[in-house]
Amino acid sequence: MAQSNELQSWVQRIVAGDRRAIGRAISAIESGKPEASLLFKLLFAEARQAEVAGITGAPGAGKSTLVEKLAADYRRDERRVGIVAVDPTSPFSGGAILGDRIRMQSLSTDPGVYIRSMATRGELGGLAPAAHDVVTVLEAAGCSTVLVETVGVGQDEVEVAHLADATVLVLAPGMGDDVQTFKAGVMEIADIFAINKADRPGAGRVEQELRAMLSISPRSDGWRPPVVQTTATTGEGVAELRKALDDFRAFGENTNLRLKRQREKWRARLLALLRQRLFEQVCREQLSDGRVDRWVDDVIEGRSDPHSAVDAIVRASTKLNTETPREDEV
Ligand SMILES: Nc1nc2c(ncn2[C@@H]2O[C@H](COP(=O)(O)OP(=O)(O)O)[C@@H](O)[C@H]2O)c(=O)[nH]1
Ligand SMILES: [Mg+2]
Repeated sequence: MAQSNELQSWVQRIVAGDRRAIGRAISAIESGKPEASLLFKLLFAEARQAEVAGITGAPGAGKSTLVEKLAADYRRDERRVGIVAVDPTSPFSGGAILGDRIRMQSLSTDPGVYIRSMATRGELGGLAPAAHDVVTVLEAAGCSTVLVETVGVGQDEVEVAHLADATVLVLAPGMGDDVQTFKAGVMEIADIFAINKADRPGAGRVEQELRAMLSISPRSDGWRPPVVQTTATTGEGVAELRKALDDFRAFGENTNLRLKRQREKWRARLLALLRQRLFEQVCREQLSDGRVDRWVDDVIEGRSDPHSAVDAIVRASTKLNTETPREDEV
């Protein structure tokens, strides 16, 4: 079949690290093109698990600068590195001042580095849903390290924790993100803390507060999250951050943590895909042509209530009803 040959040669070019082929594959998968699903299947079979590190934190904390320096560090080991920036303000996604863009050029002209930026949120909310798939493409393309930069806004941090093998939370002094104000959930997903802008006053105080907080709530898995001071602009502390990532990986391999994380990752991915697929099917089938607004009218005018409306929509969905056994058939 000609089409399948084309797909095969596309996959071969991706595996060889052809940037154009990689870019086209990511675009196809992001936009859910019909050929994407078979392509993804072939790529998944080629993908060798990369070390995926999530770099998250408030805008301006220095994530992109750190990612750039970390990538350079991994490149010294001749590793192919993928960078996924899920951050609208990231220099990687073009939202940079000129100085930043020139800085990033050193990476973007390196054939061993593949950089991809993505929209922050998918249509259905949450971390750009395709980010997981992009990681798979980069793994198929031979990246043994993938760095995922995300802006830390609530739920995204938890989602990046599902995507990454290790999550680095980047803090910086003088940004108003006092350790006290962190939500418990954010603290729990960080495997490593980087206190960036260590060249600025206040870094020591952030570290003290953080260590105090960590000492009162030790993790149940036995990992003690290291706290590393970095100055991303000069690269100081980046080697220590890299070592912390290596140590965490070794810890995960020596305990069952890495395996447990893998299971959590694929479980979350399966459920997210299922949620998306079912929602899209029902919307397409039951809510197109302004039909959703008729339901809204019914609720407003008292003919229905939101729960009953959803019950009726689900009941009417032939997709759901023909493809799932009814309760009495189970
Ligand atoms: N003084 C100082 N500035 C930094 C440091 N790291 C990053 N910056 C600057 O902080 C700004 C935001 O950095 P960026 O990496 O874009 O932050 P992001 O929004 O978290 O990705 C840029 O102007 C950087 O040059 C650092 O360690 N020290
Ligand atoms: Mg950024």
